[in-house]
Parts: sequence; structure tokens; C-alpha cells
Amino acid sequence: HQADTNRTDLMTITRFVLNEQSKYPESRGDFTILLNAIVLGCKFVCSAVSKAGLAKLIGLAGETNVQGEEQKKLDVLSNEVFVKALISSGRTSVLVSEEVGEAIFVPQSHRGKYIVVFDPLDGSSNIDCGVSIGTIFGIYMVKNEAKVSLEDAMQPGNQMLAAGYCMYGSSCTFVLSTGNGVNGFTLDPSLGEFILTHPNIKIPRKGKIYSVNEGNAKNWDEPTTKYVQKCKFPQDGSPPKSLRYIGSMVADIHRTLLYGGIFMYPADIKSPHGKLRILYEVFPMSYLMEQAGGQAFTGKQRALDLVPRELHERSPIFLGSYDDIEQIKELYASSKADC
Ligand code: P6P
Repeated sequence: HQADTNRTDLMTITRFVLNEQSKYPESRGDFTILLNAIVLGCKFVCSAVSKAGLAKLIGLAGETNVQGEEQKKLDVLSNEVFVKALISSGRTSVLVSEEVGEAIFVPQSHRGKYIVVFDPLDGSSNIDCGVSIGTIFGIYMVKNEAKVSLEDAMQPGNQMLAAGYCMYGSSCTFVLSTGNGVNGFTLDPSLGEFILTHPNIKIPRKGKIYSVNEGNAKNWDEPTTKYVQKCKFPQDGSPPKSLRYIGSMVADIHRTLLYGGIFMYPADIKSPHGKLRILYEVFPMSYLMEQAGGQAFTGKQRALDLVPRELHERSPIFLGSYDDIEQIKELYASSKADC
């Protein structure tokens, strides 16, 4: 009977968020409308990604994005779908997309109180080989609706009020936090609804996996080098950690969130600020990790305390299980002490 009840008592993402928002008497459903726009974009991308191989959507669109990378058609499509869905929701004022060099100021007629920073299709270089890719987003409140500016889009991560990602893999999984923990939803394609499948995700306090591109080892700084050495040759008699690196942030983070461990994209001699973008990669994933009981560290400070100065600014990032991050923080602290 209980199983039947669960099966018929569908906790969709919309119902879940409405429940959450009902805790705030002043909320008028704006956030739910905004989230539905993001969910619509993810449903579209999920469908397009699953058909990419067949629909010949793969392949270069011939254009290049601000990162100088050749854009694949799915990048272009995904970005357009999210921008249009967010603007038509009437709940946003400024959008920042990984695919667009400048901030997008929403026309006055459609302005609302939220700012959305997003990477419409992160890891897109993996599209052709079928590796999981994803959409990453973060949401801020505009500081002054009457006077919207670029500053609204470059707030520190500790001002973020919600963040999440949607992973397009063997199934389509939407992971979200609105500040009260982390919850995961899986798309039921027959219903076209995201159903709650991973309530109250908590990252294990300590993990057995480290995730980093070892190909950059030649260029790492000393604390990162020492930490990875400890993972491979533990001095305390514990077994070595396993290395898992997919090369698609959403997939690496999703595994870290569920299984524990540490994900690292450190600074190195080649990229002194690391590779990952603060606004729509580092902040949303750091927000989720903290909400799930983990930590996020840049090598110098708590990641969410960064204040971005450029829209597409990068930062080194170490995030994951609480105890694992403590270890890397100690190594950076002692290396600073040695200077
Ligand atoms: P590397 C994908 O291009 C991406 O932006 C992230 O999704 C991923 O974590 C990272 O870059 C992989 O970078 O240098 O290890 O290939």
C-alpha cells in the first residue's frame, strides 16, 4: 500500500518548490515561475542531447564563443532556449551565460527581481562521445529593481539564494538547493516531469575518491602536488584513494556529491587562475556542496566569499567532503606559513 501511495503521490519539482516557498509568507510564486523556466530549458536540452547523435546536431556551428572554443550546435541551441525561457518568464533582470561575452540586460517590459548566471551546456566537448554533460545555474536577487546594473550579476557567491545543475546522462537528473539542503529529481519522460528521487542529499564527511586531471601534474603548485601524493601513497596506513575523472564538471560533481571525495581544478603554471568560471561553475557547485555538508575552497579562501571582478573570471577550486577539504586547506595554510 505504502509503495502505491508513493507511486501515486507524485512529488514533482514544482510541487516541491511550492512547498518550500510556502514557508515564506511574502513569496508570490515568482521563484517558482523562474524555476519552471529553467526546468523547461533543461527538458528541451535533455531531449535535444538524447537525439543529438541522430539529429546530426553534433558538429561545429562554425561560430566561436567568448572562450575562443568552437561552438557546437547544441551549445548555440541550448543557450538560445535558456535565454528566451528566462526572459519570457518575466522574473529576471540580468542574465550571464557562458556562451555570451556580455551580460544580457532583460528588456524593461519583462524585468523581474532575479539574476541568473548559467552555463547552458557545460562539458560540451564531450557531446560527440556520449559522456554526460550538463546545465549549471545560480540565482541571485537583484539589489535594486529600479536601478539594475552589472554589479547585480557580479555578487559574491555568499549572496546566491539558489543553485543547481541538470545532468544529461543515462537519465536526466536535476539537483537543486534553495538554501534548505540539496534535493535531486529525475525526469520521467513519460510524464515530462522531474520527480523527487534523491531527497536531502548529504555528501559523506570523508571520501575515498579524488578527482583531478593528472595530466596537469607537471604544472601543479606544491600543496596540490603534496595532496595528490597523499591520496596515492597514504602515510597513515590507509588504502590509496581511487582516481575518477570524467572531464565533465557536472558528472564529476554529481558523483562527488553522492559518493563523497574531492574534486579539484587547481591553479597551475599554465592557468594561474585555474580553468573553471567563478559565476556559473564555481559558485553554483560550491553552494550545493556547502548545502550538502561539504566545503568549497579556492586555495586561498572559502569559494563563496570570492567577489568576481570580471564576468567570465576563473578561479582554482577544491570542493567535496568536509574532511578531505580540511586536509587541502591545511596544506595551503602550511605552505603560506613557509613563505
Ligand atoms: P580539462 C569541460 O570543458 C570543463 O569546462 C568542465 O566541465 C570540466 O570539469 C573541465 O572543463 C575539464 O577540463 O582541462 O581537465 O579537460
